[in-house]
Amino acid sequence: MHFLDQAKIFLRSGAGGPGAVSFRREKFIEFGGPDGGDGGKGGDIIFEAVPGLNTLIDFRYTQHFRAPRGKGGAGSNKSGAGGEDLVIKVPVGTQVLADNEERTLLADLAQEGQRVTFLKGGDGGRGNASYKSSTNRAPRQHGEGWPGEEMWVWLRLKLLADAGLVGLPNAGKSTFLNSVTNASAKVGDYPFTTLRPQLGVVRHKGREFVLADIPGLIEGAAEGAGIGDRFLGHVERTRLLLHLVDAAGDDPGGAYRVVRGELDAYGAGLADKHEVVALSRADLIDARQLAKVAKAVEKASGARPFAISAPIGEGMEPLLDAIVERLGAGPAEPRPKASEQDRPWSPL
Ligand SMILES: Nc1nc2c(ncn2[C@@H]2O[C@H](COP(=O)(O)OP(=O)(O)OP(=O)(O)O)[C@@H](O)[C@H]2O)c(=O)[nH]1
Ligand SMILES: [Mg+2]
Repeated sequence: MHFLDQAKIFLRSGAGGPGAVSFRREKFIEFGGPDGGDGGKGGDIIFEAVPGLNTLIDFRYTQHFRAPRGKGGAGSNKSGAGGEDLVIKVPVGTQVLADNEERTLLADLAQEGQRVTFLKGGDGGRGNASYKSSTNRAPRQHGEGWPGEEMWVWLRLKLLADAGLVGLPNAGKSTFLNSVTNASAKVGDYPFTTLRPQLGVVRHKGREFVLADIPGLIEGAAEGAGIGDRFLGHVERTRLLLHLVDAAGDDPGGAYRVVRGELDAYGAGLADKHEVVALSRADLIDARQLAKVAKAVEKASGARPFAISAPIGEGMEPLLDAIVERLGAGPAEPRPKASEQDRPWSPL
C-alpha cells in the first residue's frame, strides 16, 4: 500500500570527552605522578518502539537529534561523565532506512518495547595517567576523545486509518482531508475526482489520528455502479466513519440514505461503526435553508449533523472535537477505562 508516513531526520551520537593532563600536587609529595583521568563516552542514539504513537508527525517538527558529548576527564584520576544516551521514541512498526537510492533497511522496530542502539557515542580520550610507563613517568600525552557518528536517515511507517470519510461524489471529502491534514488530495467539481484512497494525519488539541479519503459512493455501488465499492476495504478497519453530506445538494436526506444503504450492502461491519455526520459546503446556502437541511438529515440519521465549510475553516473545531472524543483515548494516549477511573476503591 502507498499509505506511508515518512520523515527524514538527522542523527548524531555524542563525541567522547577529552582525557585530562594533570599531575598530582600535594603538600609534602614532590613530583607527584600523572593523574589525568579519561574522558567520558559520548551518548548513543537509540531507537525505541513505544505504544501510543501511531504516526510520525512529531518528526516533521523535530528533525535533528544529537546526543551529548562525554565530559572531559579531570585530575585525581577522575574519569569524565558519559554523555546521556538519546532515546528516540517511534511508533511500533517504524522502519529506519538509509538515505540512499535503494533506501536500505537499517533497523526494523516491529515489537513494542524493542530498542536498537543505532549510533554509538565516541569513546572518551585517555587521560595522561594512562600513558605513564617506565620510560615516561611524566607524560603530557592525552587523547582528544573519539568523534560521534552522524547520518541522515528516513523513518517510514505504514499507516492504518482511524477514521474514514464517506459520502456521495462531490460531497467535499477531499477538500476536508486537505484542510485538516497536510495531504494534497485532488479536488474537482466533478464526480469521482478521487480514484485512489489517500491518508492524512490530523492533529487536534494534542491528539492525532489518521483520516482516510476514499472515492464517492453512488446508488448501486455495491452492484458496480460508478467505480463500485471495493475501495470501502480501506475503511474496514477504521473505528469511525465521517459521513459528509452536501448541504447544498438537491436532497441531503436522500443522499444520506443512499450512502447508508451502500454501507449496509457492503457489509463487513461498516454499517455498525460509529458515525459522525456533517453537512459540508454549508457556506453555499443561507441560515434558513441550512436549518431545514439539518432537520432533514437529522431525521434520516437520528443525530444532529455538524455544519461545516472546510475551505474557510467554518464549523471545523466542534466537528474535530467530536471525532477525537468518539475515537476515544485510542492508541494515542491509552488511559484507564472510565469505569476503572471513577469508581472509588472498594473491596467488593
Ligand atoms: N463553496 C464550497 N465548495 C466546496 C466546499 N467543499 C468542497 N467544495 C467544492 O466542491 C467540489 C467537490 O469537492 P471534493 O473535495 O473534490 O469532493 P469529493 O467528495 O472528494 O469528491 P469525489 O472525490 O469526486 O468523491 C470542489 O469543486 C470543491 O472545491 C465548501 O465547503 N464550500
Ligand atoms: Mg475526492
